[in-house]
Amino acid sequence: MKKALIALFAAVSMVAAVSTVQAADAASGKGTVNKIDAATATVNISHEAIPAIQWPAMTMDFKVANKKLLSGIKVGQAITFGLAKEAKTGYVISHIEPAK
Ligand SMILES: [Cu+2]
Repeated sequence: MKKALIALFAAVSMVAAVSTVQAADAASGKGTVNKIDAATATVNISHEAIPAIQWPAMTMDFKVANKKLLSGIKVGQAITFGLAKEAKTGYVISHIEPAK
């Protein structure tokens, strides 16, 4: 149990270290994956409302900050995700993982 917690903490720390390269997450959301397109680094999600950025619930395509983020998810899966705001492209997914 303790080892697992330490491993989890190490993993979270690494993610935090990597994500400091980009701006801090502007918001986080919950949704369901409809489509994954690795070629364009895009994922289509039906997401719940995201009050932090005044978005209603909707279905839309998101760009992911890194194609590797797509390897951890599947079509039909319930997920949680973070959004970072990029100057040129607007909101991109900074992290995405199966909902717990
Ligand atoms: Cu949306």
